[in-house]
Amino acid sequence: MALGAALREFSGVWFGWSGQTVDSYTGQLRVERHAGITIATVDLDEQDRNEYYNGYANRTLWPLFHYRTDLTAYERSFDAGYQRGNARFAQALAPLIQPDDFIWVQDYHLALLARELRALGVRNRIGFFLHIPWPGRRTFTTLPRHRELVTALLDYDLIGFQAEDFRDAFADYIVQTAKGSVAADGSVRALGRASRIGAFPIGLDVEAFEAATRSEAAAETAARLAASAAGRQVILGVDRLDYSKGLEERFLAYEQLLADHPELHEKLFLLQIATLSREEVEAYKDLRARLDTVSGRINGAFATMDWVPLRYVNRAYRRDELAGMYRAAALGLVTPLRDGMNLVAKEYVAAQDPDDPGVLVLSEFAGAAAQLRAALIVNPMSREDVAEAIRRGLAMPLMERKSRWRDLMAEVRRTPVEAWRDAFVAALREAPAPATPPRVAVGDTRSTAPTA
Ligand code: GDG
Repeated sequence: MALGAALREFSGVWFGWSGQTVDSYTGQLRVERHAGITIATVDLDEQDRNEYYNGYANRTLWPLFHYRTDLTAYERSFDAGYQRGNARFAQALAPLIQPDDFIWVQDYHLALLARELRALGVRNRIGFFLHIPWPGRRTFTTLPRHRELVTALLDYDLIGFQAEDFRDAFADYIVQTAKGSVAADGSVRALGRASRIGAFPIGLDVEAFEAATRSEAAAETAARLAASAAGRQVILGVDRLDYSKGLEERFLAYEQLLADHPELHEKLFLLQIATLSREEVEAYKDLRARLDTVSGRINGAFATMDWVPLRYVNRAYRRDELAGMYRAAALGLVTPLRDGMNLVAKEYVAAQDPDDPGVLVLSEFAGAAAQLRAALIVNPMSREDVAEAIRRGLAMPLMERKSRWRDLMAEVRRTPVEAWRDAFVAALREAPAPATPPRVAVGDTRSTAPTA
């Protein structure tokens, strides 16, 4: 969604993995047009899927950057897979690059792409945007060869983060560990390289989302949910089924609320949409099993003949249907343990009825908490904190709900996706031009050389 806005504005080419795997890697590009955008994709092989995508990207970097060192795989083969994946993408992409193109690289799967493109002689400006948190220095340095990863990142002309916190954590590494420098304008000098860093909080395509909220499908979904609620207040969670989203902790907080407040029984229910994600990764299977257990326990303990306190749903919904659910919910429960931004929080706000808005309960560890200060901010680790915020939110008088919502909506409108795109592109334009000679550094420890 977010990149769609950038690509339409600049008639860009989207390049990435097709999501398909083949028996042996060919590097063959497939180019299609879709809704006015050129899309170029390449297939990977099974080893890439295991070592690169499910491996280093989703079993090493994702958990580590979300502070889950207990779930982080530090495996040499994944490391090699990540190098190979990035090198393959660079080789497939390089022939498409025109001399005056800007290259915008998205997210943690592609930290080495600039280094690989530079090694192939690409001199264009290249920016990197990280959608997820950048962890604190002592957590990040548990990554073997963390220095190599940061050195490769500094081959980008611009490194963007979702929040100032994450930018500052990166700067802390540069100064304390890499013994480099970070200037007030975000210029970085370290490890023999120069780059620039900045915070660029992502936002919604507000107009498109408001249109979805006004759609017939949204109205129908909202009406259906309200009818099935039969006067009970709806608490809504919408998340990918991911351990960073704090689903288990959320269920336990809700269980605590029901245990402590029998007067609330039958007056509310929690609808949790948890779309399945990364099902090939063991930690996700384990989490799913635990959520099945806790949700079953809650319903077993508290449900009555005609009341199910927790509706736990693993299927995905259309965007306009989700908009309808947000609107019908009296409370949006967004309690990730760590999150780069969290767009669900912003979507929940944008979908509300200005005359009778719901209440947003938001984790202090979501990037969005730096902006959405008028939400009820909670520590997602504390059952008491979350349970109390739910209780307070559901009882909040209309005047306070309206005043908080007005502040929240003003924030959502202040930083729409277009502002994110424009700020990142402007910063990339202003970044100093890339250094000239290709830099395959002496002492470069790559274990996999780019294949010819
Ligand atoms: C990453 C970072 C950062 C969810 N269920 C369905 C569905 N969704 C949509 C939501 C929302 C999006 O998925 C989820 O976005 P989030 O930002 O909440 O979370 P991540 O997926 O973890 O995203 C995160 C984000 O990138 C953006 O930079 O904020 O920190 O982790 O838009 O509405 N959409 C549809 N059906 C569903 O069932 N159609």
